[in-house]
Amino acid sequence: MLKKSILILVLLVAFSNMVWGADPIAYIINGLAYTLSKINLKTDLVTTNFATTGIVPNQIVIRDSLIYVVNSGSADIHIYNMNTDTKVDSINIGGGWARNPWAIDFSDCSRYAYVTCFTADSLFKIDMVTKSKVDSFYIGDGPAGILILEKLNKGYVCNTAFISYPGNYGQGTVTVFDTQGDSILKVINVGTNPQYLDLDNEGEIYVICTGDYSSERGIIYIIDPILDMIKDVVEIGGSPGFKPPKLWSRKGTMIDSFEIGGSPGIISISPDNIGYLAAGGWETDGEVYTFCAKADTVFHGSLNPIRLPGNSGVVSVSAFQDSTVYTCNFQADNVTRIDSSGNILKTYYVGDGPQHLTFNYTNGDVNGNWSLGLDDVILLAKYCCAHPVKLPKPKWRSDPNCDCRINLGDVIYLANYLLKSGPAPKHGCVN
Ligand SMILES: [Ca+2]
Ligand SMILES: [Ca+2]
Ligand SMILES: [Ca+2]
Repeated sequence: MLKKSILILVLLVAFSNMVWGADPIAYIINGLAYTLSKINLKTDLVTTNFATTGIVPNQIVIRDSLIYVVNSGSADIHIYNMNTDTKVDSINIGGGWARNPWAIDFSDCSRYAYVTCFTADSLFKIDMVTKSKVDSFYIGDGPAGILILEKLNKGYVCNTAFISYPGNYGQGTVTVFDTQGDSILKVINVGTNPQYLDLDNEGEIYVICTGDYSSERGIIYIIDPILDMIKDVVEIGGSPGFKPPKLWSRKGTMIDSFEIGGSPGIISISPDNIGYLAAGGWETDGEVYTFCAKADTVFHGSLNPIRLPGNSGVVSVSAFQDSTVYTCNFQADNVTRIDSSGNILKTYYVGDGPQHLTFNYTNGDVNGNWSLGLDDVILLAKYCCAHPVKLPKPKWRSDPNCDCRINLGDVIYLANYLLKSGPAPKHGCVN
């Protein structure tokens, strides 16, 4: 009965002949030019400086076919339409450098957004329908990176505890907050200067503690978001790839931390569960660190970084769905595409001071081919009927009804959309 109804849906879709398509594109913010550039990843065509950002753009995010740019200096969020490459709206955070908005993430199926305000120690909550502030509350000292896990109704914020005078760091923490009540659930102590975080394939959160850029080196803390606890501390010193016995462990704690060295920044964990860290390299060769997010061992740390000859100043890394990684090389003004061994597959000149980039993944594009069609419905139906198929990452594309589960409801939802009778696929909340 179940299979029969799916077959009927599939046939209806097949005859509907409605397919949407685009090319895969990487969108880049240029931190010195205050502009947007883009790379067509199919044709390798680069379009530089096609639009302007606010002052000191820090982060770029694509959500529901819109581009969001968080501008730290002008303290606003610019919103761009990807079809026209033009700015369509803007959200004023206000306060300029006194707020210094840093990063954004979304909750409740894109209904709300939270923005960390670095110098105001606060989280700014925005209603994305009215584009206006609904709340602002203390979250921690010097908040930077944010990650919201919609399925758990929880958000995680890295608090750098940066003290502007005399310019040092207090106790770094991660604040866990409740996205339904906007209350702080827990504050977890981590290493010095936690700035960025990402989720791995096992559902663990990796927090990058950059250190103080002098004596304290980069350490990664791992948090179990179910228990909100840190695992045993494991120090691996400056010997990447070598994991000595645990120095200490505490009963009831769940996760790990390990030292990777240097002063790493942005993290991105690839679909094959390798963690990549932007590690600067400001003289001639850009540097990237990597680690295995399953075994928690370092492949390339401060002693043996991946070197990108001539591509100095790696300030961000973004893992693509095929597990290659795009780096923004701030000083060299280009973007490189690398594999896990560090081989440079492509280099693109993009403009002055590339800071961060993201990809135009599309809601409901289950098979990740940048079009919506029958094949997406079929793949989803196979997956839901327990056929041994793999869904490409990021997996939120396979949760078009955004209920944080992938099941028959999504098959029906997507089929209904393709028949034009149903609502558009949403940005799902399956990680
Ligand atoms: Ca892991
Ligand atoms: Ca597709
Ligand atoms: Ca779903």
